[in-house]
Amino acid sequence: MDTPPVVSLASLEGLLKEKINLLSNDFEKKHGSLPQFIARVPGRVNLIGEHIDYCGYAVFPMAIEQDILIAVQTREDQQLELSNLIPNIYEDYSCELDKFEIDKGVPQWFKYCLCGVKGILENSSKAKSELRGMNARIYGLIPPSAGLSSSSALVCATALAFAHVNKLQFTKQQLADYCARSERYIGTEGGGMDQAIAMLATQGTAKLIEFNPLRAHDTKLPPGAVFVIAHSLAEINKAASSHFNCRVMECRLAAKVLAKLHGINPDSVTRLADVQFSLNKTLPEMASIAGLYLHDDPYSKEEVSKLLDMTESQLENKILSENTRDIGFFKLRQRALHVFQEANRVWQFRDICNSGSTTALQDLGRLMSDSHHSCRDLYECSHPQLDHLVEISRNHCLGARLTGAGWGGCMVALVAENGVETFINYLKENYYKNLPAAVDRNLEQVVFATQPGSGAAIYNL
Ligand code: ADP
Ligand code: NG1
Ligand code: MG
Repeated sequence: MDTPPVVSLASLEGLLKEKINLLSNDFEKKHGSLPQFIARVPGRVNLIGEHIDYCGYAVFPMAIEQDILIAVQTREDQQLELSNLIPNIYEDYSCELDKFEIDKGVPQWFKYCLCGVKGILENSSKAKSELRGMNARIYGLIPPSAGLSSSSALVCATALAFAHVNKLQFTKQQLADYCARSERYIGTEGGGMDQAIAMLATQGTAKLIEFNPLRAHDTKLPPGAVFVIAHSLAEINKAASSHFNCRVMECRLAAKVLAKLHGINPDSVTRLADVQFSLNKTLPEMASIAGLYLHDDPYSKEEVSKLLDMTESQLENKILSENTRDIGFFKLRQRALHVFQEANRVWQFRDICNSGSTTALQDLGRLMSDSHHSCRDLYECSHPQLDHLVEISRNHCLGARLTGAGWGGCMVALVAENGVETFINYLKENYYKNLPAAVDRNLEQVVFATQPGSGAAIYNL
């Protein structure tokens, strides 16, 4: 059974060992004894394939070194005691296993932990009464709300910790699937990329991840390729606004409308990939179809309802999510075009990685820049600061794009190995130096080079 590895701390060295020691000592101060184990889950950077996982399309992420660590001690009772190494931002929280609810109000930090616990509770082979609680202290070094998936790392790490406390064994795929579903309790209708790479990542390779069923394919990056991450320092919590879900719904509506216009029952379709599958067309053909059949002007709720033979109230209650019911207009053509073209770029990216071509770095860079322009113009999920960062990077790297959901957060840039230091210094001088949000920030945590890291694991003390 391919379960997350359980590793002895004695075999560790370097930065991870230092972080674990720091957290263990801090845990001891709080709880009076050392933790039994540490659960670790990395953040991720998505290299290409943005906002297409929830449409059923393959994505191309890799795990990063920055992670969420949770120090854990099993309790005799059913209490969950959650605390954080940064208590002034993230206040302590406690509840009983069978008594918590995750409402879709303010997405406080502990709700992400509860999502993880709930994912395991829903899939446990043991009765709830047999399960035990835990003391869990969190130490997170993934810049939050920056598109590097701190939310899913927190959900996955808590799920992994809670499963381990209760001696419940799940495969990496099962954990990724349970966590992808349970993170939706926070309110965002994500597609599963973040939880998949968190669980399935392996050191040294990026992964092409396909969904339904979940599959991860190792893909070696061309020699000399380094990805630099730079935070625009505009932050956005995805569950605190309706931006993210609005895009998910626009894609869902585009899928249903395209289906209807082709004589397919819209009820049988939720994702744009379902329509492609039914029509048996290539991705470029699907982009042409979207361009031809959908109009540029936003669709009103009234128009969409009529097209789908339903009332507006049926549309609100049967198709839209809680926080998108009040949205009046939907851009279907632009969103569908982005999705089909971006999905195609993912396969092109994979082919270039496998080609051994001498122009591989330049070709990958071009795809990344195209992806950014599509996110900015067709998907409208960028942010002026992020666009500025990408724009000033253009002539100093091989290609750059926003990564993660967007509306702020990080850029990922492809840089040749021998140019990394120069590029990072260039950004420090030309982006961060005069940025008020960068004052008092440790720039090493804001702009850094990264290599494909490993996935979720348990470290026994
Ligand atoms: P992203 O996944 O892109 O980082 P999200 O908006 O999805 O951004 O999730 C960010 C939220 O995750 C934060 O607002 C916070 O509630 C939670 N979070 C992230 N890191 C930590 C941490 N170290 N400790 C507690 N909560 C965290
Ligand atoms: P971030 O930026 O990490 O919150 C979100 C979604 C992904 C994916 C990307 C966009 C969640 C948990 N994550 O990521 O599934 O859709 O945006 O490509 O919803
Ligand atoms: Mg997130």
